[in-house]
Formats: sequence, structure tokens, C-alpha cells
Amino acid sequence: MTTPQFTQLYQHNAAAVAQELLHGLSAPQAYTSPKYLYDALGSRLFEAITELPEYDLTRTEAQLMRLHTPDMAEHLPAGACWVDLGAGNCEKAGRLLGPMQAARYVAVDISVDFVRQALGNLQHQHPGLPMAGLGTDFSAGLDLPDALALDPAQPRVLFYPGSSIGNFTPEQALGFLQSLHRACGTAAGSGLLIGVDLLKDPAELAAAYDDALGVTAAFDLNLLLHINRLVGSDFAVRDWQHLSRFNAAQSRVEMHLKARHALRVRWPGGERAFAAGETIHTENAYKWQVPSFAALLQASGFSSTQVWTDAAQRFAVFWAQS
Ligand code: AVJ
Repeated sequence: MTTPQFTQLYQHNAAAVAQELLHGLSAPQAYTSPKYLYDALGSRLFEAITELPEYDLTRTEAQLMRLHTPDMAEHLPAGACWVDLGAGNCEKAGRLLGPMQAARYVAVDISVDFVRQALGNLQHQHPGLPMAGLGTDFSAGLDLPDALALDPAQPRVLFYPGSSIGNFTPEQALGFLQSLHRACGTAAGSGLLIGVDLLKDPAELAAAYDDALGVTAAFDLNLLLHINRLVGSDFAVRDWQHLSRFNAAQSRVEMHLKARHALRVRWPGGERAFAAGETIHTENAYKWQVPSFAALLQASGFSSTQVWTDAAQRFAVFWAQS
């Protein structure tokens, strides 16, 4: 059995993280990057979200992938290096490696520790498949380091499921997808397999981001505990209320944390007052339509696109050839 190779590129720099967070928290409309939702507890709460009756995104995507695996195998290159972006527990890609005849697997996540165990388990299921774990924050664009020693002649499949692309504004998404297009390299047949949640009934979208059990609320509020650890602030969870709203003009669900009353938050070297009802904007989840997302892929440099959707057009999986 081969052993996975692990590389941690970017060791998180506490001072830079605190500076970035405090910059957003001090803005007139306070905001934070959604990546801070995923500390250890946040990642578990997100896994619980994917099991909620109101949140069918993950299930619908899994069903699409399962149903269309044979067809996908006809469009995607065999013998490719699969690069799994935000691999987490490596489950989604793990189901495809065999049927798609992958020749190499690279699990990318913000922290290599998140993929270490999952990759070890996956290696047992695919003893002969070369695997690597890469820890890097690719939210500003993907750069595949020389340390991976990727073969320029081997086709690459970049795998970005789960509609994580929805966190980006359309402008950011364009820049990000351009970086993915570059990362596809030059081997013929390479491309991007990406899952995208589609625009649907606003009432359903609102419920998906504000479920009856309050799991999404806990996920959002947990951000405050994470921020307290990262910057030494004194956010009190009970002072805040989770809220989700559909912004039709921008075709996105927004998550906010709303101050229940006028309050003050302090941190070493600073503070901020929040009026009653003032919010911290914690996440955007853009909802695309098939033609506009296909156009975005083309604008990012991809040459042709193939799309699989469910009958109700709730979710789409695109294969975009580089
Ligand atoms: C992981 C970004 C795809 O936007 O649906 C779920 C995160 N936030 N519920 C999404 C999330 C609240 C999720 N993504």
C-alpha cells in the first residue's frame, strides 16, 4: 500500500487572521468571511445541516452524482489526477475515484489535519492509488505547489462540489474559476467538475438557511465563539440572533447575526458598539441558473460545458472542459 504524502502550505498567521476579522467587524456593515464558520464544532454542525429535512442540497447533489456516474465517466478523462477542493471527509470524491478510474488523488483543505484521517481511511480502500493531502487556503485562488510533483502530461479533474462556489460574489467567482482553469494545466481532457445550487422558491431557500431545529442558527452563532478565540473578543452568544434572508436583487441567501439589543463588543486594543437590530453579515449563498453559470464557466476560460440536473432543476453538476 502506498502512503499519502501531506503538505501544509500556509500556516495560519494569528496576527493576520485577527487583523482581517477586526477589519470586517469594524466596517459600517459588519461582515466576516464564511471560512470562519468552520472550526471543529462548526464543521460538525455543518455536517448536521446536511441531514436536515429543509436542506436538501447535499442529498440532491449526491443523488445526481450517483445517477449520472456512468454518463460522467464518458465525459471525464480516465487515468486522471483528481484534485478535491475542500475535501473534508473525502466522501464525495471517494465514491467517484473507482468508477472514474482515477490515477491519483489530491485532497485539498484549509488545514491538512482535516483530511489526514479521512485520507488514511480512503487509502485502505484504494491501496494502489497514489494520494496526497494539501493544506492551503485556496479561497483567494488555487495554486498547486511544485511539492505535489504533478505530472503535466496527466489530465486533471478539479472537483469542487457542494455549491461552495455560492459563497463568492459573481465577480469573485469569475476570478476564482479563472484560477481553477489555470490549475487544470495543459494535458488534454482536463477540466472542472463542480456542483452548483440553483435558484428556487424563496420560501424554501429561507427555510434551508433557518431550519426549525435551529441547527443553522447554532452553526451561525458558533462563529462568535470562534471569533472570541481568534481575536480575544467578548461576544456573548445570547446577545445575538441568527437570521437568513433572500436577497432577490442579488440572487443570494444572506446569513446575518442580529444584535438583540444595543451592546458593545470589546477586544484587545479596540471595541465596537452595535445598535439594537444591527447585524454582522456572516455568509452569502448565491443561487445560480443553468445558463448564467454556464456563461460564467465560459468567461473563466473553459471551452465546453456539460450539465446534469434533477427534474425539478434544484441543483446542477457541471463538467467544464479546460
Ligand atoms: C457549504 C457554502 C455550500 O451555502 O449552503 C449551509 C454553507 N450555510 N447552511 C451553503 C451553509 C448555512 C453551504 N455551503
